[in-house]
Amino acid sequence: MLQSVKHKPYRGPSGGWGSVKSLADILRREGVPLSGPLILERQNKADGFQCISCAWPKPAKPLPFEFCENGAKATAWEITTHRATPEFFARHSVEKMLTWADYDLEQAGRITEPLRYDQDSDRYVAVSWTDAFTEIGRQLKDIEDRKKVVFYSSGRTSNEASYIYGLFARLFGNNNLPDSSNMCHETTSVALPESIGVPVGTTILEDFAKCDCLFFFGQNAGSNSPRMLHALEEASQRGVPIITYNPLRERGLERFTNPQSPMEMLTLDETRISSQYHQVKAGGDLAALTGICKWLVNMDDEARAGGGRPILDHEFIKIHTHGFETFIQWLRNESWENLERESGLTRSAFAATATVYANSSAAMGIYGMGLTQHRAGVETVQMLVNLLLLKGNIGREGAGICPVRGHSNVQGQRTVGITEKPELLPLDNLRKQYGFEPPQEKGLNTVEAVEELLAENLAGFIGLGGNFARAIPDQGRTDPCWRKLQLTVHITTKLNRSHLLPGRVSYLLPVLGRTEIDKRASGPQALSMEDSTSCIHGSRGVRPAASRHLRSEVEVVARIAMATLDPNPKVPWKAWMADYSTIRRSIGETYPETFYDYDQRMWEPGGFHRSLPARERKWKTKTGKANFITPKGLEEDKDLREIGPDALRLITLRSNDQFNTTIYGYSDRFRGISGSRMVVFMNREDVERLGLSGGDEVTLVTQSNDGHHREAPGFKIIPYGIPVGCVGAYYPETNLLLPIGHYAEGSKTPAAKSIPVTIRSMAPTMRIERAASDINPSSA
Ligand SMILES: Nc1nc2c(c(=O)[nH]1)N[C@H]1C(S)=C(S)[C@@H](COP(=O)(O)OP(=O)(O)OC[C@H]3O[C@@H](n4cnc5c(=O)[nH]c(N)nc54)[C@H](O)[C@@H]3O)O[C@H]1N2
Ligand SMILES: Nc1nc2c(c(=O)[nH]1)N[C@H]1C(S)=C(S)[C@@H](COP(=O)(O)OP(=O)(O)OC[C@H]3O[C@@H](n4cnc5c(=O)[nH]c(N)nc54)[C@H](O)[C@@H]3O)O[C@H]1N2
Ligand SMILES: [Mo]
Repeated sequence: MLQSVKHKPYRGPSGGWGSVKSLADILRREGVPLSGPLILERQNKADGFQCISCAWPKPAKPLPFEFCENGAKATAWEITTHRATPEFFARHSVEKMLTWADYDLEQAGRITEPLRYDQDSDRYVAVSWTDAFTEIGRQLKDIEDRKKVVFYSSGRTSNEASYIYGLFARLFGNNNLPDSSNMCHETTSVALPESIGVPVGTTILEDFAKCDCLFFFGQNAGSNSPRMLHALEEASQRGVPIITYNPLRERGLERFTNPQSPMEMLTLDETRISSQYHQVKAGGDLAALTGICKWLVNMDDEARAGGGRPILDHEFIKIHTHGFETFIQWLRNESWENLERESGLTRSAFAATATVYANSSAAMGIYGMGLTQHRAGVETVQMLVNLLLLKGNIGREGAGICPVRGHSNVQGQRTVGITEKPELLPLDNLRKQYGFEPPQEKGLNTVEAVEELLAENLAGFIGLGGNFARAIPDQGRTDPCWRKLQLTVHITTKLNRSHLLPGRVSYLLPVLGRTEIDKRASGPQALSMEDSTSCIHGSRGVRPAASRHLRSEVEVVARIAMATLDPNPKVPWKAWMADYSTIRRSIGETYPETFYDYDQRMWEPGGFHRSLPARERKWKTKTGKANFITPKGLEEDKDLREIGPDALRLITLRSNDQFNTTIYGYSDRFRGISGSRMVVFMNREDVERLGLSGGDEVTLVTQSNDGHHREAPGFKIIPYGIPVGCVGAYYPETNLLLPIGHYAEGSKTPAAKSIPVTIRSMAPTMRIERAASDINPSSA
C-alpha cells in the first residue's frame, strides 16, 4: 500500500467538497454502499448511537446530519464489510503480520470469533467462548502477586462496561487501571483540580453563543473534532475574535466551509476562523501565556494610574482567588527577552492578544494535546487558567476553560471509577455495596505500567479496547517484553499491533461496536457516555452485529470476572449482563450525586449535565478559592540548548486520515500530504542550515541521556511552515523515539509534542539528485 509521498500545499478551506470526497473514499474502501439506508443519519441522535470518534458534545437540537467527515469515517471503519475470520488467521502467522503496516492490519476487518494464540504454529486459532473464559480465569487465579496484572482501558468504552471493569480490578486486588487518558488529558485532570477544584472543563456548548473572545491553544479541530468548527464558525460570524497559538498553520483553524450548508457548498463561501494566528514554538506556550498575562497587567497598571477603568477584574480576584500577589510579583520579574526566546514570538504578539482580551467580557480558553503533552504541561494549563482568572472568566456565562477531550467516553470512564488513584473513589460506598475492602495502594498509570513491563515485573495484561503497545512511548524497548508475560487478553473489534505481541497465553476477544444492536434477555440494551462538556448521553446500536459470535464488552468483562473471582452474592454479574439498566442503578448507588435517575436522564435532549462546582464559583480546592499558580520557571528549551545547535524539537502529530493508531488512509489533506506518512515537516531555514534538502530521506535520532539509543529511519523532509527549531512527524510511527521517562511533571502524560531529536541524512550522495525531486517545495 505504501506509495511515494506527494506534497501539494492545500489551498481550500476545511470542510467543503474535500470533506465529502474524503468520506466517499473511505466508504468505498470499507465496502460500505453509498446508497441505501444511511446509518449516519442516526449518529448523535436521541434514538441512535453516539459517535465513536471524538468527545465533542452532541447538541440538544441536532442538525439533520449531526456528524462530521471524521466521525463518519469512524463509523465506516466499524461497519466495514471486511472480516478477519479464523481462515484469515490460519493463512497469516503473527511473525508475518508484524511486518504489515498498521493500515493493512485493520483493513483485515472485524474479527469474527474468539481466538487463542498457538505458540507452535505462531497463529491465532478459533476457540469457544466458554473455553476462553475458563482458561483466562484459571490463568488470572494462578498469578499469586495480584499487583502484577494490569487492566488497561481505552476511552471509547461505555460507562457501563468501564464501571464493572474498574470494580473487577479492585475485587481482583489492585488499582492498576491505566487508561488512554493517561497519555492525553491526564495533565488536565491534575492541573485543573489544583487551580479551580474540578478535573474537567467548565464550559458547555451554549457558552459558545455567549462568548466574546476565544483562545485556541494546541488543538486541531479541523481533523480531530470537526463538529466543533460549527461552533467556531458561528462565533466568527458574530465577530468574536478567535486567537490561535499553534506551531503549525492548521487549515481548520484558518478557514472553513460548512459541508452541511448547501449555500456555502454551492457558492464556495468560507468563514475565517482565527482572527490572530501565532506560530508559537513547541512547548513555548507557558512563556507565551506569561507574556500575555504580563502585558495585561501592565495595561491594568497604566489604566489605573491614568484614572481609567481597570482591565483586571479586581473584585473577582479579591473575593474568589488565592495566590494573586505572588503570581503578579513573578510576572513582573520575568524579562521580555526570556519570554520571547522561550516562546519564539515577539512581544507584539503578546500585546495583540492582550489588547483584544482586555476589551472582552466573556472569554474561553480552549486547548488540546499541544498543551498537555509537554513536560511543563500541568503548569501551562494552569497558566491558561491564570489568564482567565485575571478577568474573572471562570463561572460566568460564555466564559471558562475548555479542554477538548479525545476518545468519545474518556471523560466518562474517569467519572465511573477508571483510575489508579484510590483517593478519587467513594470507597465507603463501594465497601457497603459490595462487601469488600477495596485496595488502598495507588495502582499503575500508563507510564508506570510500561516501566514495570520493561523491568519484567508484570505477569498479566488485559486491554479493554485500544492499542496499548502501539500508543505508548518507547516501542523499540517494550516490544520484546510482551512475550515474557504469562497472560495477555485483548477485548477488541479489529486486529492491531498490540495483538501481535502475545504473552505465553494470549486471547483476542471480539466484541460488538457501539453502532451494533446489543440484544440481551431483557431486550436490546443501551449504553451511555460523557462528552467533553460533562453531559451524559444514552446510545443505542442500530445495526446487526458484524458476526453472530460477537459478545458485548459488558458480557466479556462480567464473564472473565466470574471465571476469576470467588462468588460474592453482593456483586450481581449475571443481572448486570442481562440488563444494563441494573448497572446504571449500581453506578447511581456508588455516585448518588451525579447518577440519580440515570436511566431516564440519559435520554434528555443534549444529555444530562453533571454538576461542576467551579461553574458556580464554588471552589473545591485546598484554599477554598480559585488558585493563581506560579510556575517554577520557564526552562522548556534548556535541554535543547544543552544538546547543541543541531538539536530540534519533534512534535508528533495526527493526520486528517487517522484515529490515533487506526490509520484510515495515507492522505493528510489539509497539510497537503498524500501517499505516505513517513514525512518530517521542517522549516526551510533548518533544512538549509543542516545541509539537507527537501525530499531527502533522513533518520530521526532521539537525544536523551538515559543510556538508551533510539532512532527511526526513512522519513522524507517536507519543507513546511513550522517554527525554526521544531519538526513534526506522525504518531504512532514516531513512538519508538519517545523515551518513557520524558513526560509531563505531575501528570506523567508522555511529552509527545516535545521530543529532543537530531536529524541524520540516510544517503548523503543521493542528495543532489533529490534536489529536483517530485516534492513540491514549502507551503511556508
Ligand atoms: N479524526 C480524529 N479525531 C480524533 C483523534 C484522531 O486521531 N483522529 N484522536 C482523538 C484523541 S484520543 C485526542 S486526545 C484528540 C487529539 O486532538 P488534538 O488535541 O488536536 O491533538 P493532536 O492532533 O495531537 O495535535 C494538537 C495540535 O497541537 C499543535 N501543537 C503541537 N505542539 C504544540 C505546542 O507546543 N503548542 C501549541 N500551542 N500547539 C502545539 C499541533 O500542531 C496540532 O495542531 O482528538 C480526538 N479526535
Ligand atoms: N507519540 C504520540 N503518542 C500518543 C499520542 C500522540 O499524540 N503522540 N496520543 C496519545 C493519546 S491522546 C491517546 S488517547 C492514545 C490512544 O491509545 P488507545 O486508545 O489505546 O489507541 P487507539 O488507537 O484509539 O485504539 C484503537 C484500537 O481500539 C480497538 N477498538 C476500536 N473500537 C473498539 C470498540 O468499540 N471496543 C473495543 N473493545 N475495542 C475497540 C481496535 O482494536 C483499534 O485497533 O495514544 C497516545 N499516544
Ligand atoms: Mo487521546
